Amino acid sequence: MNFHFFQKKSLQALLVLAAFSIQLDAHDGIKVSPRLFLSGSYMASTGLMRDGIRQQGLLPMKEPYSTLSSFKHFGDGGGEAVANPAVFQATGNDAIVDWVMVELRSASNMSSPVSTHSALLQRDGDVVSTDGVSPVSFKNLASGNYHVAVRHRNHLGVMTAQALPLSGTAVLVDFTSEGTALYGANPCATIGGKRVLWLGDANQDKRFIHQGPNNDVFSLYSAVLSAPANTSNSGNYMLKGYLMPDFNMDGFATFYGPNNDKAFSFQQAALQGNGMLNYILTEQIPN
Ligand SMILES: [Ca+2]
Ligand SMILES: [Ca+2]
Ligand SMILES: [Ca+2]
Repeated sequence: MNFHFFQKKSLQALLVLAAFSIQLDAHDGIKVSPRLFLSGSYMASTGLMRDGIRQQGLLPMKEPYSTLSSFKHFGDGGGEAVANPAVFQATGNDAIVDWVMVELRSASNMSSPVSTHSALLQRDGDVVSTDGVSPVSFKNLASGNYHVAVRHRNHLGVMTAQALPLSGTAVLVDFTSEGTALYGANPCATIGGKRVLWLGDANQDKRFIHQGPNNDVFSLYSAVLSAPANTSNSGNYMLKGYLMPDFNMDGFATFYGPNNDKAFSFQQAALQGNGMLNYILTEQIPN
């Protein structure tokens, strides 16, 4: 072994060691297991959410939030996709309801997320990774205290009031429990002792408005009336699709008829506003 060879080998070993220590220095990542219910799809009788969108074959393989102007990804989030079609074939309690967006915010700066990841929501409320079962993983974040928020494309999102200690060992953040302190005033509804997110933000302005300026029912009405296949402009038309005005998440936007989406909006407005249908609900997450 000549000197140069030895030197070269030592250098290689040093480089490997350096790379290894960088690896050790790198963050161990964060895993989190949120649990939440969406009021539009929640059925108190079973304690599960309906998975009509999945049953109609309408769930997109790639997360929708990157394409929505009212949602913004942070950190290494965005573009999450389901690689295995079998994930959307699971039935029962763990069947997939829809995509959600999970946000982590630092304890010192609540105003904007450190990182976001799109994830999948199961019928029993578990929020999981794109494999349909694992906790949501933020590989590039260090352990620490974070506020956890979950947003949905047509429900009003929620955020923990406290920054919670998170690490590489998954922590359950149960937004369905009244025991979890939430940020803001009147952040969500409660049905049968379970917390559920407010439904009905069809126009994605982070507010629910049934009646009055910028109301969400208008978005529902226009979507149904202007659907290309609805040649007679009928209010009874059932518009099938992955749609923002599908408040009850059965795979159809409907204005009249059985289980119509307008009725879901009306009921929420009437209950919250004590009959005042122009009552406004605003998402309780800092902007
Ligand atoms: Ca589950
Ligand atoms: Ca709205
Ligand atoms: Ca519907």
